Amino acid sequence: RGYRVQYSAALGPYKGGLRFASNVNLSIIKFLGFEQTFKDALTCLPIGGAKGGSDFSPIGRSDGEVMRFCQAFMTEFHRHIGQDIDCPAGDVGVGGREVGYLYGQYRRIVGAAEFGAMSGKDIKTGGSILRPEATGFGALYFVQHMLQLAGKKLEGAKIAISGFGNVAWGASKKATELGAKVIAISGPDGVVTIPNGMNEEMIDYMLELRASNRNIVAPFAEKFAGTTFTPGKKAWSVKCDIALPCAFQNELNGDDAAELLKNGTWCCAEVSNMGCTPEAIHAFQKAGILFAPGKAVNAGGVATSGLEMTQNCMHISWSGKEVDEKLHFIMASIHDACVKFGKQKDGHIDYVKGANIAGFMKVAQAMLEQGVL
Ligand code: 2IT
Repeated sequence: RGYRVQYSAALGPYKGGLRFASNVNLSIIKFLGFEQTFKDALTCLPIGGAKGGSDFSPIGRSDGEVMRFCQAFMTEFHRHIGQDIDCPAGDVGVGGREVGYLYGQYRRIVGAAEFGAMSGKDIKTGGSILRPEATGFGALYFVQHMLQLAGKKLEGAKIAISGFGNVAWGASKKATELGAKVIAISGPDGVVTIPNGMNEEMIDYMLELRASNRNIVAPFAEKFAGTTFTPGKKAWSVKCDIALPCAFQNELNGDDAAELLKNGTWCCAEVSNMGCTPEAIHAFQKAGILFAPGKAVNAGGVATSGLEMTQNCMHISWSGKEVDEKLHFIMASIHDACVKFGKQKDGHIDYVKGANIAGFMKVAQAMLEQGVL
């Protein structure tokens, strides 16, 4: 069964990813679309909010099966999208391969390249350089700003990351580049601890692990000496300074938060959408550690999708440097907006409140300015 929830077009064409995972249902797509609307507003780009997907899971399927599913999905979906109407992209379970098949079927039906009808495309067919890295890179830029304001340092900090997909990969890559140590990654089967932190070879191997399409992280520990796989455990069982949930909603609960706090974690930034349960968020806020919500931290992904749409409209391709600079600027302005709207009387920044108010104000004002929309 396929879904698309077009939440708000007050700021521009509907925009948001497609998720292919067995647990997808209407309720999940609705909350993701709701969050996406405020996230997209935070980027300050002209994009509205939407989300879609299917309970079809590409895990364990052949390329042929995935292609046929994507084509069947787009055969119905094409009538709801378009470069000025709704521009879907990837999310969990929808990466370059799936976007390629979806976009190919769109072109086949409408008979036009219409690059702006989908983002997350391959670079050869109108995609933006850095889009695969953008969610993870943007998250680390946001964390850098948070830490800087709090007088803390990323260099040498120990980071635990959940997942090993596209987002976890980008976050690991940038965290390592910036001098932090990624000491844990996890999958549905358990957690791998990496006492000396990830190196370049390990980061590259994450892509292989994902491409193997088995959804297990255990082979990572078989490949790299000195790392350990613990079945059935989450990344949050590992002692770390910074926790970065990079997988699914509700992947870090109240018990996990208590364990992290007990182990001295002083920052948690949601890179997945709503990665923390309300209990976990309250525990972090009560303990006074740095906490920021997904709609601010992970907005670099959709922001770079917005930049892809701009390049498509202009029929040009920016260099990696240009895209990275724009991404950096966008993440810095999202951080500024969170500080502006989230600053408490005692000077403490409530990033949850800041992100919600900043996003809401933009959407609400656009609706009022355009009459009843
Ligand atoms: O959650 C998200 O922001 C995404 N899956 C990216 C959406 C997009 O349109 O790039």
